Amino acid sequence: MIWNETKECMSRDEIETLQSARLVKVVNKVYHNVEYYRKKMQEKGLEPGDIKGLEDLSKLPFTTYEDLNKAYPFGLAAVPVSELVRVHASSGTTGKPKIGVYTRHDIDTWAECVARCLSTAGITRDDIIQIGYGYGLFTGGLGAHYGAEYLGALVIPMSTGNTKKLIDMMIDCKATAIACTPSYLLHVAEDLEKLGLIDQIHLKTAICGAEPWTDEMRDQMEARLHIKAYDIYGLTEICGPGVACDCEYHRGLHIWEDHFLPEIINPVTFEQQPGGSDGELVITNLTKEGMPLIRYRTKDLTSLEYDRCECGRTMARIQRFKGRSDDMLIIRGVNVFPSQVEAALLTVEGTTPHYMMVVDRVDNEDTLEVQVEVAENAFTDEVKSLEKLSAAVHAKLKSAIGLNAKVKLVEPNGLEHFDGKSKHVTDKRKLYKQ
Ligand code: DLL
Repeated sequence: MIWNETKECMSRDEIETLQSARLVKVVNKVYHNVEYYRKKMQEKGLEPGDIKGLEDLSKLPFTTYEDLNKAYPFGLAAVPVSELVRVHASSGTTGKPKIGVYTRHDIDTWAECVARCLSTAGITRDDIIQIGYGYGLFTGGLGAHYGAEYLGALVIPMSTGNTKKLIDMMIDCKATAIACTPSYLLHVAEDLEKLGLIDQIHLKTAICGAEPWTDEMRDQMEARLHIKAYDIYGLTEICGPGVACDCEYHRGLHIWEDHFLPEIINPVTFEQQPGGSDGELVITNLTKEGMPLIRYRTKDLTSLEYDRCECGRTMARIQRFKGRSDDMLIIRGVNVFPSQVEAALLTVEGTTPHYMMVVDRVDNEDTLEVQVEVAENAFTDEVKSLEKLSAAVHAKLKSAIGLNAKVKLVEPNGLEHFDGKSKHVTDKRKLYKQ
């Protein structure tokens, strides 16, 4: 089923005409309402009249995380706070969280985009859907929740953290769909198998995202749970989940181009790349009122395909992600930057700035071990003192990145020291297909 056929199946000409008109409108809006953007445009000698349509897109400045950080929290808002109804956030590098703000209308548009994704995955108002993304500042829970309600499905707002309850409710309520991270779904599959409950579930569809995953993971979850699994993409700054989703043909994720204008750029030269070429995904919000971003550099590496999909949709398709152009890791669905770990370690007396993050996936669950060298003056063979130090590091990390990391204290000079650019991450998960 196609949720919004007039939009999802427009001809390329129609899409581009609509995008041009919306681009002109949003550029005018930010120029007149957001001092930060006005200055950025003025620095490039640009006035809103210079942007007449898509052909002028490359003249516009990019927006980056650093811009969000400088303008934190509401400096990029294009409407007064009185018109805003919601804030979401996810972690940034060393600075402040990445923030998105929404007007009432934005919440509706977002819900419509998520509803489109769910119906692209074959979910309808007859489905009973468990939302297993976290509710709160993270966009996953509330984003999927509002979208599923918009579609008219029956929503079970599980959030994260209680798999036993999720399984009980899945069976008791005969849930037919689930929205959660792919690694969590595999974890749920494992628990269901251990409990011998696989044949008691009624699940047909999963809509997974918020972290990279592979076709092999899809095959595994489909075979183990007897379901169809779909990929959903989004990011807090642009709106959250619902930017793009794949259909039954799995030829890439349809991006809702009437709301999100995608480009691929070379992350080194910043030049626009033609369809089919690899590079960094850049997105312009065409319809957001609260905080429309112009040419936002997502740091996600991929390519775009523009030919009509067998499902009938004409919207461009984001291909499997190949990595990121920054060092952000996604561990158990949480965005983590090595710089956050480093900053936390620096606050613990008795440790040094020499550390290594080892990320792995064991029984379908991400694990994080932080190895850190103990300072010469704190090194001792007294077990109690080392345990105390380890607990202090664990607590700091937990409050900085929100994850329980395994802490491994290493003797002074026990880790490799680098002359050039130091390496702080060993990721054994092989999440991206190169
Ligand atoms: O992860 C929003 C979301 C929630 C998407 C639920 C899908 C489902 P952030 O926390 O801001 O927002 O993280 C955004 O996560 O730039 C990608 O690097 C990564 N990401 C999100 N979805 C996918 C996906 C949410 N399907 C960052 N495949 C993005 C690969 C993904 N990476």
